[in-house]
Amino acid sequence: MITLCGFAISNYYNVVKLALLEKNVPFAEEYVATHCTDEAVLSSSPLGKIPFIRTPQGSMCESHAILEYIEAAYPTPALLPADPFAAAKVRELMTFIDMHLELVARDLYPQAFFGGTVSESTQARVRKQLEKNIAGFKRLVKFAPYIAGDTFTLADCVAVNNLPLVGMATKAVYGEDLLQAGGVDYKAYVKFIGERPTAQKVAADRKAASAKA
Ligand SMILES: N[C@@H](CCC(=O)N[C@@H](CS)C(=O)NCC(=O)O)C(=O)O
Repeated sequence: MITLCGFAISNYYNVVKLALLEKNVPFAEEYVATHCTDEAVLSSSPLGKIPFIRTPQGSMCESHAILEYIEAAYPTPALLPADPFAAAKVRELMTFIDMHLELVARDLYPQAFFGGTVSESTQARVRKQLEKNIAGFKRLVKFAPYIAGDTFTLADCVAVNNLPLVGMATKAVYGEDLLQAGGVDYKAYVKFIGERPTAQKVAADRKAASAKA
């Protein structure tokens, strides 16, 4: 059985959790904090990042690698199209969201979510980069009604757990949600995906974990 390690507040953890739930893969959850320097954690996740998984064959970190493993090991229901081009387009969105939206907005989190401050120069740099990247994202995203087209895919697992964070972080720091300002109507989409029982389970667990934190 797979054990998903990390915690339910993490967006990356919840991306993997949503995929496991959607695919009906049996899994256990194990709380592991970030910045852990225990050998047992570093041997599974060398940078101490979460999530990572333990499997009977060994452990693995990096959410995209984990998603690919789950998809290959448990092919049905499929969360990647069979057509190679369509599958690569789903992966394109996954990478774009993580690399060009979430990772850029992440520099705002200390101020947006953790009571810290982010320098004005960082705020300006992040804003410029995000505005450019959001305009690019708008060209890729489908919302038809799923993020990559007419089928729920791994890209939806990534999008629904990351777009709200980008929106909230930019709203908190700039007073305006840069995704919405850039014409990306992700709120209706998140509400739509949020109707899925799997997404509701992820959200409820995240809420319970946030209340405890
Ligand atoms: N590229 C990694 C990113 C994972 C990540 O950054 N997770 C955060 C929690 S949401 C973390 O572990 N942060 C602690 C750190 O960066 O040291 C993935 O896709 O799994």
